[in-house]
Amino acid sequence: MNRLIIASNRLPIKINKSEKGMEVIPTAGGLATGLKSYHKGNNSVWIGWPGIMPESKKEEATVTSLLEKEQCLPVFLSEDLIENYYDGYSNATLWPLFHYFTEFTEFRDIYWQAYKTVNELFAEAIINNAGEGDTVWVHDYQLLLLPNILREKRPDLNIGFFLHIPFPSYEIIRVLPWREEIISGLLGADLIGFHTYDYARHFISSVKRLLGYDVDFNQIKLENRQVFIDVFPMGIDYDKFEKLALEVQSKPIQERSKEHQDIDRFLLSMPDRKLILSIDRLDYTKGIPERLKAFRYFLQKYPDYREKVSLIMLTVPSRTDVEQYQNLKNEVDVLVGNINGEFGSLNWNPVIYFYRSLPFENLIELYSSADIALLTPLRDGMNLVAKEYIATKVNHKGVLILSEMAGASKELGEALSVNPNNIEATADAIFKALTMSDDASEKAIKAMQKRIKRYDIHKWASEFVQALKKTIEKQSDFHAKKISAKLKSKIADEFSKAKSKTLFLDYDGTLQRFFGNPQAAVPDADLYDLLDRVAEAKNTELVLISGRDKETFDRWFGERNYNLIAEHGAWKRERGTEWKERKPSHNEWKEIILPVLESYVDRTPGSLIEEKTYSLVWHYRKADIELGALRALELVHDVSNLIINQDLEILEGSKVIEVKVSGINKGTAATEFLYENSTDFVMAIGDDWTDEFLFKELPETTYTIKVGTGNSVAKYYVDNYKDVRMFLENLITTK
Ligand code: GDG
Repeated sequence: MNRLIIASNRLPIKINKSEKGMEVIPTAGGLATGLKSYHKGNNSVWIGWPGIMPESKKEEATVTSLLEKEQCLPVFLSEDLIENYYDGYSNATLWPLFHYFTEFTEFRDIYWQAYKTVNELFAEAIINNAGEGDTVWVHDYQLLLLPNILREKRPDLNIGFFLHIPFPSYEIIRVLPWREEIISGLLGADLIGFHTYDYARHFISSVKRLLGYDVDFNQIKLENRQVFIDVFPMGIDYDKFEKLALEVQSKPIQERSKEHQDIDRFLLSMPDRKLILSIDRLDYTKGIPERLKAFRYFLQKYPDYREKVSLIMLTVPSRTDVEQYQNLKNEVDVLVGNINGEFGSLNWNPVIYFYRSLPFENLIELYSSADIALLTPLRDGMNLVAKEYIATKVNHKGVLILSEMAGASKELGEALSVNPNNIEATADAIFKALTMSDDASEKAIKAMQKRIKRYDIHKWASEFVQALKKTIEKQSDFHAKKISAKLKSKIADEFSKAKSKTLFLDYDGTLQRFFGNPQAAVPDADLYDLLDRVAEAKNTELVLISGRDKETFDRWFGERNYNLIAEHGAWKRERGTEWKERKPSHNEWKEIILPVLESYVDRTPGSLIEEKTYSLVWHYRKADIELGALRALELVHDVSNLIINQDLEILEGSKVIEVKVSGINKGTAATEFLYENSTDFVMAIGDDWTDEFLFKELPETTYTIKVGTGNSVAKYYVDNYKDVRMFLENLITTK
């Protein structure tokens, strides 16, 4: 792997402007820590917004050169872009929607335009700095379009993407006016990582439903490549938290910070005093009012704990100029006031409320002093605070109450799990945490510590980078059989020299794209023109060979000078002659199978039956993608039982199941054609399972070409029907 380029909205460093000039301040965020070894060691570069709007070109140059020393590159954004891309599309559209707050989601074209512009600006900065084959790792919801912009402009790059927030269910994502663009934007990546399996599952489901791509386990099959989806639950810098907690605890009381001494005094002022801690940004996703209501209910239901337990709530101001955040702040202020007013006393405040951020050292002190952490987000991608709390419990004393809506709850199974909307259950969980035996809490903490120590931030970053590397190796295996330019000209050369030649071409998916309604796939003028010229090429037999019924083929190509094989080889029409049935048909079986297929149509909206001379076909391309796939499995099972000892077989094509008389397939029909028309150059092109008969049965010297990716016995493959058309054009024009 070559150089690593990291792209995220913000850089891991801040530029502070003061009277003394500009200075660089590193931020100690998890991402920066995790990627440190890649960033510093591998001559990598980090691209992002430096959080400052330079007032002049000179200032811009100063910022750029300061950042360069830290291997960072700025993408400067105007005030207008920040307003519409960052505050707008990122935080007023994607953030609420991806956290299931549809009522707060704003759909504004001006936001979308700015979002596209900024993603383009990031792409430009990356492209200007990326060497051939470099690796780009894109982070988070502000840059969802970036992978595909890069893919289109620089297909040589290896692209990974990680989403730090939840990916919501299809039912949520479908409300977004730009949903297809967003999903396609992400699919530019080779590997897309999520915190949890649920988010990955939701993403895959949206890809299937919105874009119709096939998915094989965690691989999304695009026309010409695959995108891998995987789960990488982000960890923390465990050793750092553990070390600092040990230091904090071993400090003599008089050397402790003022805040720490205050906490000590509070805890020691009365026997049995307990401290419950919560830390989060003041955001509507964090469930802060719900937490306060649960705490109030706890004090009502368990009055013995009054005067004994306080909730210390560190709430970091966030997006303060946005109305929803101001409303939330007011709601929290009122709730805190109410609880303290109702239950407080001269020497006891039930809720100790900080509306500010605290230095990192204080954070560690809070973590290590708190008996319980109460984290109740309504939705949260991961929630690193939960892991940080566990890591600081060096004496193994403490209980974590964690919302089941936080990604972290998947890994922290020993925590007391709550649905934050269930106020009573949350209050009961507080009681349970307070009354838990030391043994039980110690066991739970140790188990969680073991897990998050092993899969820490360094492991997370290296696992992702390794997985990306493997993905790229798999992509190249996948391209092994791709037809090369050199081979194309060799084939064209042989074609022009051969004395007699036969081309077997499938129709749907090979010469024409798929349509929801199969009858809409009428040949276009360009296709007729191309096929006419192929058919007229010297000593050339053009054979269109398809599963289509002969009536459709006759309507489309009856007037043309082509050889036609319809219904998977049941019917043939050599040019200039009439249609012939290759095997006398017997139809009694249809009376048994048809009602079965009809019952599937009834239970699978969007599916339909097509009747052909030798077969019955159940099409489910227009059905719900998952229901269709499920019903297809059931149908194959049901029909297999019915056709035992009958001269019938089942073919599974692309979104079709065909029950047909056996021995009739494209392979036998094509071989028969060759037997009657001896040829020294044979080529067969097809896209689905039914074409595999063709590839298998034609002579070894045949150029067999599959359209699209996937398993095949064909020797080569091309990406799509457009490539087939270009390839044929090249074949007949090469002299
Ligand atoms: C996104 C996703 C996902 C908090 N208050 C103070 C302070 N903090 C630190 C904590 C913790 C971090 O901020 C907050 O953790 P989150 O998990 O909420 O991370 P975000 O980056 O905000 O959010 C989230 C995460 O990405 C990672 O993928 O978990 O779901 O929304 O590290 O310690 N630090 C200091 N003072 C404070 O007052 N110094």
